[in-house]
Amino acid sequence: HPQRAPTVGIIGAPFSKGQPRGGVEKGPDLIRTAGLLQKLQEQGCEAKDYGNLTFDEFPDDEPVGQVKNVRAVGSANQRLSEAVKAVKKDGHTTVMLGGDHSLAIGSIHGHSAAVGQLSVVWVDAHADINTPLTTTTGNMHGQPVSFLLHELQSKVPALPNFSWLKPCLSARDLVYIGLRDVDPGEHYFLKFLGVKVFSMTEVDRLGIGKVMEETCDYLCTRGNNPIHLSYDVDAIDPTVTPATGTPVVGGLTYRDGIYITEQIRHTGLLSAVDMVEVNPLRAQTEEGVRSTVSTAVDLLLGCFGRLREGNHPQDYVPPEP
Ligand code: 5AB
Ligand code: MN
Ligand code: MN
Ligand code: MN
Repeated sequence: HPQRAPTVGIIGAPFSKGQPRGGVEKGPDLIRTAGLLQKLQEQGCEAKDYGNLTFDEFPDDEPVGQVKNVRAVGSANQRLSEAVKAVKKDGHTTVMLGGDHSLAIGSIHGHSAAVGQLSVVWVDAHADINTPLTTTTGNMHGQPVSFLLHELQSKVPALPNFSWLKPCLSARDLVYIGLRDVDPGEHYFLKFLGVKVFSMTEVDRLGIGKVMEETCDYLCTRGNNPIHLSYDVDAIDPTVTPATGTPVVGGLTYRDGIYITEQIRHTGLLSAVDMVEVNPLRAQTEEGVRSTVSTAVDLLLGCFGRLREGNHPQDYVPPEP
């Protein structure tokens, strides 16, 4: 495909209540400070920063069953959904900078509200498909997919501040890459629904080249819907991205991670990206924070046309002597 320069609309979502560890709300500003906007522009990508969302506080957000911070998470995602929908309607490819992965609820919902049926590529060590009943931690960042899937609605109870949310994703339109820490209830749902999963075992067996070929073929048979890429930085091996709340050994290499973005970009269908779970307070060293943030930036640059073979602007003319 000849690729038109996409215009990128960046939304910061400094939200951490989908999990218990402080620091993940610093993700958006850290990724900006590492030069995301300027680097996108340098590679010929028009980018507009919509700034950070602000979220309401819920001082009496008592657990509902096991689940923590339900009202805050519901409210934040409603706001994010409206923001993503508006930026999509403005004609941009959205980039949602998290924040924790519970934000995928609003990001995917708002994306779908703007463009209709989506394909979702979920790159993560975790499946994030627990329901409020299967969760063992009560953390909502381990549950967003269950709220979005049509097929799981009978399994998800009504919760305060979630009445705005209508499921908008079919299990057949979801592909996972990088899984290596899946809870029993999650494994049951993935099998029961027949979700397309490339766990780290498949990455080892096939190599990332074949995994992405199969992913793109699969999305093609599903009808070339706009793609929502939901990228949890913990998909990458914690030697590279240690600054994250729930690191798991044995992850994707930096190169695997970048290759995923290049191939998704190459489909010409990329319509929204989440980059979540960067938490500077979780790394042992400053270098760990730097490596995590710069990897997040590089993954985003890969989504928007950076090629490792090199890039040149269309109007480039070499100097004459
Ligand atoms: B992340 C766990 N499955 O439900 C749970 O980082 C971990 O967004 C979830 O992928 C990890 O709490 C959520 C044990
Ligand atoms: Mn994860
Ligand atoms: Mn996740
Ligand atoms: Mn995590």
